[in-house]
Amino acid sequence: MSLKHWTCKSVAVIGLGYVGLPTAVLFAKAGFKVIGVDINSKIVKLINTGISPINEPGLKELLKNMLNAKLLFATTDYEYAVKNADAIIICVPTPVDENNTPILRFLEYAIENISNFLTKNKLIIVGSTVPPGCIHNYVVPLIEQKSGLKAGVDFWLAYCPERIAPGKTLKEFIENDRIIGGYTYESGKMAAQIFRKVVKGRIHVTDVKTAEVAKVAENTFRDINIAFANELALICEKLGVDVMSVIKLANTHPRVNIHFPGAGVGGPCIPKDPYLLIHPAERLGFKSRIIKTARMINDMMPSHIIDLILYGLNLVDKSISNAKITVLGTAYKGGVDDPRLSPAKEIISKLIALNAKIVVFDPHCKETFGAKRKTDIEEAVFKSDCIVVVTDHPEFKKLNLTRLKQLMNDKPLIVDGRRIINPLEAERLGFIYLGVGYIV
Ligand code: SAJ
Repeated sequence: MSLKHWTCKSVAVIGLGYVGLPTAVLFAKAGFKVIGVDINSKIVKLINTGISPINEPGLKELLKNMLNAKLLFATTDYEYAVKNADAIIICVPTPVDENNTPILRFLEYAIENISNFLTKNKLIIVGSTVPPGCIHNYVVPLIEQKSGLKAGVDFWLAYCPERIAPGKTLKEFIENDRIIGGYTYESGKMAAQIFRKVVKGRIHVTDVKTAEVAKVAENTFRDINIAFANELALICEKLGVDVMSVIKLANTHPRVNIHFPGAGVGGPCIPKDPYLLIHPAERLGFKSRIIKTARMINDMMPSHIIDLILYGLNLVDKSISNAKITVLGTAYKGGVDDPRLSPAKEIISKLIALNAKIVVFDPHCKETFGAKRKTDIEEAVFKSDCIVVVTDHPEFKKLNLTRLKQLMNDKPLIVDGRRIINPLEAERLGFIYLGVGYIV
């Protein structure tokens, strides 16, 4: 069948997580009949009762509406989904292991199950972020071997990685431009045809390999930019200059966009995508320098936060042992409840190892990484020696410092890992203020 005879009325979305569930509800909102598939029957049950396992603004309401409109339902049944869908979008995780080697077993499981029931004239779209070469060298051979069908002849295949920032997923899914890599020219056009019904941003169609590299390049560039900001912060600490003033001024240049230093780089994507980018090339003899160095710099920032805490406690003649330290934030970034690869994990475990008494407060994320949790910030800072800002939640940008100082022990310390507290206000109120890129 050629493109002009192909119509897509139904879509199967495989993997109903941070990317898959928003994909499913937005394709349903665009009028497609959507069959969501997940191997976790608890998630399937929750979704079918209108409860979203993902905490994203607007998602819960949209999910309920799509269920009521009978445009969406979830199942664990791959056979039913594949046989009743014209297009299949795969949104399973592609993490890296402890050696930073890509883990493709979730993708493999999804592809094998799809291939078992695949019939002719369907479009398969890989939405998961993959290492360059994965579609040609791994996905196509697996589908062809399992299904007996020929890519580009019996079925179409495209790569369409997401570009959604958690916390504003629905908005970004619709508004951001999209890259689509077609295994064949026709596959790319077919994928663009259905995504244009959902995405208002421009659709950039290219070949699969170019799309694979472009996606991981986006996040790798961000990681390197953040690493530069972190190294600039360490330089500013040595020079006694406030890095935030430096970045603000440097960014007034029309072609400069330095990111921000912090307590570390977390989340499901930025810490691992650089390794997806370099892994295939390194197997061909390439040796990464800047990309690996940037990862090392960003992964060193939690230790720098510990150094700032020790330096600050030393300034006020307090020992880390038995000091009460309040950690503000365990989520990997502000405004989300996701603790995946959060810098807070290393910071908390190092403080516990130093025999400090840790209390965690996070208004969004329940993770504590083994520390005691308080659900009220005043209880969390009561008789504390040091407040450490690890996550840039909006709530932490408007702390009542006067009140917090009344509750804390004398000579209170603030270590601002996200530079969201005003140093001059903190110092005026009697805090010892230390921050990444700002040291007294
Ligand atoms: N961070 C900094 N300094 C900064 C920006 C971020 O330290 O200036 C830290 C954050 O605190 C966080 C980590 O980096 O711990 C990652 O934050 P993020 O907002 O950069 O990452 P994600 O994973 O929420 O979203 C990114 C986005 N990619 C880009 O902006 C290039 C998003 O568009 C992608 O869709 C997403 O990764 C992904 O799924 O790949």
